[in-house]
Amino acid sequence: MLSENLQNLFNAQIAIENTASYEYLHLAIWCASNGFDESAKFFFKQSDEERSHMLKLIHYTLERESVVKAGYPAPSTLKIETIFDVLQTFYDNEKKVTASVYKLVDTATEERDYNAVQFLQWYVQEQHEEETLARTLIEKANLIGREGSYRYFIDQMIGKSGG
Ligand code: OFO
Repeated sequence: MLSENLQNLFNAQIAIENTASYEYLHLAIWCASNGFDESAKFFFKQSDEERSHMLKLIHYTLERESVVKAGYPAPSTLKIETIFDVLQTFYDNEKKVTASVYKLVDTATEERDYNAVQFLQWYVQEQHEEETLARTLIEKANLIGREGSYRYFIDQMIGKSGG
């Protein structure tokens, strides 16, 4: 069984992934409604991926005979006006997820719960990949700029990144 402290942190992380899934759905809908069809596909996929992370955490918490409290994400307060806002939201969110993953790893290590430490390794790697992806998308979008047909080229670039 996970310690009470770790149970709380795993539950907080489950809520964070649920919120990320919900917010990326919001980004996908914004993209689809504003002519960024390739970007919409990317964020629908990201939303599914965050949901799969949430499920992975739920299953692990249950396997450790611990309590899972189902939480609902708060209504989105995202203010998205441009595709640059979309990408910045993605990056900021991934940085937040990474910080909370590190807290989980720190706590599991302090408690010498090596089972949890081992389980969490995929998550550290995943966050490295996601942060790198989000940062790279921002850099490329900035290179494309904000003039002429930039909306088309940024949309294509996001779509090709695969997610
Ligand atoms: Fe699941 O938060 Fe990133 O990928």
